[in-house]
Amino acid sequence: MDAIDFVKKNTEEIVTMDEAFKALNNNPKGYIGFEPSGNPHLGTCLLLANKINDMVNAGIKMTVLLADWHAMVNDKLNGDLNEIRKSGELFKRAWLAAGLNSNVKFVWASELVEKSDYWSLLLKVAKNASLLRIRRSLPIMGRSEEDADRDFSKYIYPLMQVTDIFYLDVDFALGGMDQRHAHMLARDIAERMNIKKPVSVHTPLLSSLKGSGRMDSFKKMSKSEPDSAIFMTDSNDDIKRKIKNAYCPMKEVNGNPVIDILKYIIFPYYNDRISIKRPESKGGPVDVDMDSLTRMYISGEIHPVDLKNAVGELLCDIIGPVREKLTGD
Ligand code: TYR
Repeated sequence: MDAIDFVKKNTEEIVTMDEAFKALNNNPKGYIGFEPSGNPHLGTCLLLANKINDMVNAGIKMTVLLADWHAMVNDKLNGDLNEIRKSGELFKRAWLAAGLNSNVKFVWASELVEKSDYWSLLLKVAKNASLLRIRRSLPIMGRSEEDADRDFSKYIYPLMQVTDIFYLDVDFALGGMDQRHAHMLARDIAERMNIKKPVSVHTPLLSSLKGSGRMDSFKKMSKSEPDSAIFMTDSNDDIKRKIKNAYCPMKEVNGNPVIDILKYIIFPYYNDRISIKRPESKGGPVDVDMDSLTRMYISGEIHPVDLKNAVGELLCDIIGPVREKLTGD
């Protein structure tokens, strides 16, 4: 695969492709920021580790910013920096156990904010941002304008996120689709400041196992709703039960969380080929890649029950070693 194909793999959008091509030729650096809190799940652990590895395979020097200060501003873990750091350490272990490339660098936000030039840069960023844009970008922290009006620090968060991008001097900013406001803001401000614009690479969000709802009320896999997500510490029984109860409409691949798990987690892990057992009467076992699976699922040749059985077992195989490293079980 070419470098650009690794960058493109399993993304929803890249802004822009031309800039991505150019940046790839120039010893590129990239980053993803992450607010540590709660238990690592399929989205925050495996999907993220896979995508960071794709970027490394494209020749990009990747940094994970453990955004402890951002998590504090966002009231995660009651804003307790010690608890947030513990969670950050847990995520670090989980990603490495899940196969994150060992060349990926980790930086804590608290290390960046110790430097005075971080804050002078933040002021320059603020000079080039309007209140309206900052208000509009609050979804990057899952917050509404009322939240920020009550607690002004929440208006500083988007400025910090943009400052992170410039301070780390990255060519590529990676994040879920929910981070696009921050990246578009960074690109506009970079233009006004006459500095490098980050190429933005956005991944889809994994939807809740219970179904994602309509587009305007998308429900993501969430640590606060245990049955919506599969955690790295779930037992094999939990994993199989959650998959068995998951929303998985027959012949429908769009908005189907079980199909998404195959695409973003299972196929990358098994080098794009898996086997699905079916009863002899339904044609017996089949070997599939993502394309053939999609086709056969839509035509009804693969039934949701057989799909779920395969996904449950394969997920147990993927999560087992991660769980063992995290909990010793
Ligand atoms: N806003 C991101 C989130 O909520 C976390 C983040 C923090 C991303 C700082 C980048 C950054 O520089 O997931």
